[in-house]
Amino acid sequence: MTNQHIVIVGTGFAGLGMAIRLKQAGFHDFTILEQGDEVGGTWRDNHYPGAACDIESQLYSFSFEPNPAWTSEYPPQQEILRYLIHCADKYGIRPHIRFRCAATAARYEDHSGTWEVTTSDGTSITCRSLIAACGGLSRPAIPSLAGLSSFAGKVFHSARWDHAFSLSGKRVAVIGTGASAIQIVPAIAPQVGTLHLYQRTPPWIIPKRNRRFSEAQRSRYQEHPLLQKLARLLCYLRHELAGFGFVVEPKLLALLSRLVRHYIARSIPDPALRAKLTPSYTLGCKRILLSNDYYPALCRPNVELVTSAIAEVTPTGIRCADGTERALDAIILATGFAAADVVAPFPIQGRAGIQLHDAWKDGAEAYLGTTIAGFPNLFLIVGPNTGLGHSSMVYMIESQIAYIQSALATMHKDKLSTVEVKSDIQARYNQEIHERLGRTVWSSGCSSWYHTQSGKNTTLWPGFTFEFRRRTSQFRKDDYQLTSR
Ligand code: N01
Repeated sequence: MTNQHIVIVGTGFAGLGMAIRLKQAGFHDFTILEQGDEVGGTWRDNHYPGAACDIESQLYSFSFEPNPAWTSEYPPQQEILRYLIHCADKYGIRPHIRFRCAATAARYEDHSGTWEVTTSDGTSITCRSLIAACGGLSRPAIPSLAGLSSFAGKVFHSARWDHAFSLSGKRVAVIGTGASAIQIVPAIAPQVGTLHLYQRTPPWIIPKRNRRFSEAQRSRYQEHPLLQKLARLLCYLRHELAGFGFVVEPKLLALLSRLVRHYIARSIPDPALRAKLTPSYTLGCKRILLSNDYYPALCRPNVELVTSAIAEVTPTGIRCADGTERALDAIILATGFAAADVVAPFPIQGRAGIQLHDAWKDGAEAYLGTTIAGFPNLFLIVGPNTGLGHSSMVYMIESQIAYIQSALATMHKDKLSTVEVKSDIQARYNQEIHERLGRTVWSSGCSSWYHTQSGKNTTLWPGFTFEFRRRTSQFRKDDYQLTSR
């Protein structure tokens, strides 16, 4: 057993960013647990054909590590993964990482005020502070479709793509029409024999202006880093402006939807197909998707959009509620992630034996998405209600990292052994954000992964990102119960 001061779980943007900032602040006594064999989190796991970012690279990167080498505004997955690997190497994070070692449980020890983290390699680590940076999109949601396990062909989730299985000439079903599916469908449509896309709800899709960065532009960013900073700032402001429609005046999004209807009309000549692809809920209620090649792919002769509900999966295919059965060789589940219960993907037991899944039985909640009453010295990154509909999660992650760093520095300076958010502070904060969420476009009546089954929005931040940054800029001791060393 080792006695490390801090344990971080995960090496995506959140875990790596945290580790880099800790090192820069002079904290070197930390271990990172990573279940995979490389860093990168969701950008390591989601390598399906067509995987790319739908937020511009300028903003979808660490503020302290601009990348003049991005090849385009919306970089492909491999480039983002390369960037994260570069960050891990440049800042000397690898020696801290235990690869192929998942956190399997964490228990707070009341008598010592420490966390005992057990791992998949059979060891345990004692630490003073535990930082769960596991991400909201790390656990694939497998739909409970009748007969799925009886299917004799190939089945895999979009986040577990099996590149060894050739789709060439095959009869393939894609289930789901979210952000992953709209990237997968155009990428595989030219290669498969037939593609049947099972849609439950059509997404709102707007065109993607994916400019490539020329050699000259990349050199300019390299030589004049300020230019890239300016590009990032402009990109940030553009997104915050869009945030106005999400969190202040959803009617603006209704106006935008008229323009998008024209785009659909221009893209889909067939009126029957167009009707199936036109959403009936307010634009923005589910995540707005960006694509130039999704609608053209749906117009291909080998692609069929199926809107009848799936009744059951049979050993040879899928049968729909209208009685039609389609014979298939492969089923791709582009059905998203278990995100609304943002719990760390392992059991966490806090003070006095309280289990996190019990504390969160009515839906996950935390203070500033980061700390939880009853769980001293536990910090979450991308915790409850930190997600965004309008901008880059990396910005939110950096806000949380700064907050945790401020907490750890306060603990160090004031010789504190534990900090635990006061339950009334947490309750007041959550009352406020849920009142505000009720006025946003996400409460305009659609179902999405933003909500729990009972309808609580546990994933999204109800404001502008600069407000979250301001509120997380400093750890306020008054909000916490403190114990001294
Ligand atoms: O998942 P989703 P995703 N039967 O939950 C359908 C990020 N991301 O992996 O809408 C039939 O959005 C479901 O239907 P419905 C991004 O934050 C980012 O695509 O619930 N269908 C929906 O169509 C994104 O929001 C990038 O009616 C079923 C789909 O499956 C998040 O990941 C790229 C079903 C799931 O869509 C998740 O996106 C990709 C069932 N039983 C992802 N169950 C970037 O570019 C579910 N569906 C950064």
